[in-house]
Amino acid sequence: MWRGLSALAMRAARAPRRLCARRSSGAGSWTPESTIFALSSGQGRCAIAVIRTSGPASGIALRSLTASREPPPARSARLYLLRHPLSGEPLDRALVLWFPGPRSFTGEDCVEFHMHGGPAVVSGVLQALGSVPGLRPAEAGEFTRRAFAHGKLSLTEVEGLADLIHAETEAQRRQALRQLDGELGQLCRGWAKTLTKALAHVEAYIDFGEDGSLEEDVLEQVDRDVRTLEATLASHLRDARRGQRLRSGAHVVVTGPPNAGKSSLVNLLSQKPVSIVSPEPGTTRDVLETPVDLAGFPVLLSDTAGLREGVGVAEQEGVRRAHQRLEQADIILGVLDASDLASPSCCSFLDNVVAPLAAQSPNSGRQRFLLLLNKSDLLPTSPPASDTALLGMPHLLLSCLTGAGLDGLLQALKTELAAVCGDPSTGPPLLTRARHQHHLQSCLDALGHYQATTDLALAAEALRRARRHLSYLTGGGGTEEVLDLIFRDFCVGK
Ligand SMILES: Nc1nc2c(ncn2[C@@H]2O[C@H](COP(=O)(O)OP(=O)(O)OP(=O)(O)O)[C@@H](O)[C@H]2O)c(=O)[nH]1
Ligand SMILES: [Mg+2]
Repeated sequence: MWRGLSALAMRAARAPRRLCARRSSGAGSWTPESTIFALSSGQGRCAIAVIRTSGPASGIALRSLTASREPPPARSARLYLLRHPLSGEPLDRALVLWFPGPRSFTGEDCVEFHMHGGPAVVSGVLQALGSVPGLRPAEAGEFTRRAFAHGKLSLTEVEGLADLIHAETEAQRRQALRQLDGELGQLCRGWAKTLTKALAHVEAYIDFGEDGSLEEDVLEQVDRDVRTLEATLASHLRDARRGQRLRSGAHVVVTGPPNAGKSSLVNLLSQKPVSIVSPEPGTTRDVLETPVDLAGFPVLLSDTAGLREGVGVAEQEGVRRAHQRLEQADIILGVLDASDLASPSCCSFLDNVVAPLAAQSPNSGRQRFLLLLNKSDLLPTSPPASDTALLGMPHLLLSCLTGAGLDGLLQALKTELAAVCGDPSTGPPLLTRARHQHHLQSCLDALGHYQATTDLALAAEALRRARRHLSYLTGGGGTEEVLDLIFRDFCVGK
């Protein structure tokens, strides 16, 4: 390669650097001199509570409460009697950890007090810290914001941490942990590197293309690299819905004719009495929604009105809402009464709902569908319907009354959920937020402009824009409003 190219690569690589002393409003209304403290463990009575401090006066706080001249050895626990610095009153015996910056969570000097979790002990230590000059209570998310400002975490890692704190299911935890480990950031940095190289080559061509000192196919190689990158980004964008579902829950909607046992199924899956169950057809009218952990995946489970025509005004409205909710479903659970497959409402459901779903090409995959034949306990011994009656749809036999078939249903649901949410243990890291999707799409748009132009200066500018969006994704040059939004997800003490 032409010898000046590496210098240009370095020039192009001068991406907007992460600020080391970012300041802002909200959780970031701090000055580097301020030292913050907060209860970092949960509120309420508990065996052990953790209070921590961060900032330059952490060492003073430690000395004031422990009356010791020297801090304990860094990053190892020591038992101290904590006293109020003004009154000298004993507060508790506590394990104290000293994390001198920059090798701490925030990058600043930090102290952790692990003490007994009684409310009086906690409030006594918080008051004692408040009396130390230079210390003030932390705002929500301020510890993490300081970690970000000191380059300890990228923005995608911060988001991973917020998700980890809020994770309610196993899949959410796995996904958040991978993001916290920086996998998404690494992926973006890899893409940005490709763009940096492409930009360096285009700039080299602009500067020196005429004098023949460059390899001949330098621009063709850039085109090939950009095209490959476009394909990769497009495939990640296609998967973006999956990451978001994993974060906020997949929509699973239960539908079917009246009295098929839809509400019974919702109650069984959620293990609580979400909906009224009665032998009267048309019991459920509104859409009833409940969050559920299904096979480790977060799910928003909806019960809906039985689909039929010619009923009263209220039920008609319920049926309209049921259809509306079906449109939004990621997975549809169609429930039929196995002992009543020849009824008009059942036939109409098979014709109007099941048939169109069965006709969908397997690859169009907009909505996944499982057909359930409930009330299997009412059947003679062998399954009731031929596949012809069920339009050749695979189906599962179930009894909400006895629980027979539930394991099979959960297994099938797990497969469907892994398909719509993505499996967080394997494959590339997913885009979990609309923000990620926005920047990736903008990057792709910029690459589209690169492809469309024949002007080299404009092509270089398009590459620069594309790279800038990747850097926004991991937090480089992010605006304060975006940061405020992200840090708002945190509680005080994190
Ligand atoms: N034998 C038997 N009865 C069931 C089973 N599942 C539900 N049922 C009964 O079927 C009736 C209707 O159940 P629901 O769960 O209310 O049915 P639904 O589909 O929600 O009915 P609508 O809300 O009116 O559309 C109730 O009497 C249930 O106890 C089952 O597996 N076996
Ligand atoms: Mg119901």
